[in-house]
Amino acid sequence: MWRLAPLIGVLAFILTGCGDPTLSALTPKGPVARDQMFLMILSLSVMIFVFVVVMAIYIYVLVRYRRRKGDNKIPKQVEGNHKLEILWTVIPIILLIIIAVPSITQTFDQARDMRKEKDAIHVNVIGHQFWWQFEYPDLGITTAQDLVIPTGKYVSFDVVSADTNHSFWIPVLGGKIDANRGIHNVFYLKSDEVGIFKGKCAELCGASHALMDFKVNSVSSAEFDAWVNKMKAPPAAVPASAAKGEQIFKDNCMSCHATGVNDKSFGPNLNGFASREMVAGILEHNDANLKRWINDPLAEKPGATMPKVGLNDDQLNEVIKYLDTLK
Ligand code: HEC
Ligand SMILES: [Cu+2]
Repeated sequence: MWRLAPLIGVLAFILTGCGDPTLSALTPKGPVARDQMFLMILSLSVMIFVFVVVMAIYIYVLVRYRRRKGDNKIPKQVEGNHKLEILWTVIPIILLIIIAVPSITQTFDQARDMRKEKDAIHVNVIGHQFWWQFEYPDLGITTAQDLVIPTGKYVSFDVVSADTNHSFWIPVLGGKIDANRGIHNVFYLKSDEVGIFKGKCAELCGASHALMDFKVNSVSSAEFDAWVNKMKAPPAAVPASAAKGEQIFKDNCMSCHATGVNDKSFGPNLNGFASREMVAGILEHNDANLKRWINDPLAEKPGATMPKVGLNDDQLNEVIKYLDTLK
């Protein structure tokens, strides 16, 4: 056993590196996640308390009443003890009540349907193999991969899937919710910190399930309004240097990618794409990675539904110049 200690030590050390603070339920950035973490800590404390007390009594009894040398008497046989029976029925009931009261209150509180709440931001989330579509029905905006939300406001989500089962999860803001086809699951979250958080699909959904990432951009109210206005503004005139790329886009990509403010398309709506944090949710956003993605999406995301279009190097560079104008 002791020979394993260094191994366990090294593993523990490596595992401490797994805590990405933007992807951890243990670093809550909003009230829902904080309440849920409180429940985790509460039930864990009760469990540790029970474990320690039971183990202490157990070890005490083992030592105190062990069979001693030369002692061959049968000990006194005890059957039933009212005091003890009541004690060990009542204590667990009290402990369970301590866990149950906040758990039940929170369960009902977090199940509140905020879809009609005027003060909340409403977002329809649609999970696709292997990307996320975000629609803001009140604002008339459709976007993908980057969820932009204002800090300090409740965000009401209506979550569904376009194909197989997914699960929508932003660990720092709260627990996950299933994204199933034909079933609208509703919940709400709130962020009270400005920052960029990571989101994940939490339901095995196919070859690139592990790559079904998205970003949550939690911004100030003023920044959120500016974002909405920018998204809704009529597209700026395409500069002459990107005209060739625009034509390539129209010929090869437009069948799957809308760029209009609220247009739905088979693939992600690319309105505002140039400002997105990532390419396809997984590659850092720069021209080199964009080129890698468009050149061979399946090499980056096995099973993705964007095909290799087969542009040559020159065409790739031109189309990227155009994509960079979609601010
Ligand atoms: C058959 C439909 C289809 C065609 C044609 C297509 N795409 Fe896509 N595209 C998709 C889908 C679906 C995704 C999402 C893939 C994923 O992330 O799983 C996507 C993702 C992207 C993304 C990442 C978007 C984001 O929000 O990160 C970019 C950029 C992109 N496509 C550019 C292009 C360009 C440029 C072309 C033309 C050369 C093109 N696509 C042609 C379907 C298509
Ligand atoms: Cu998924």
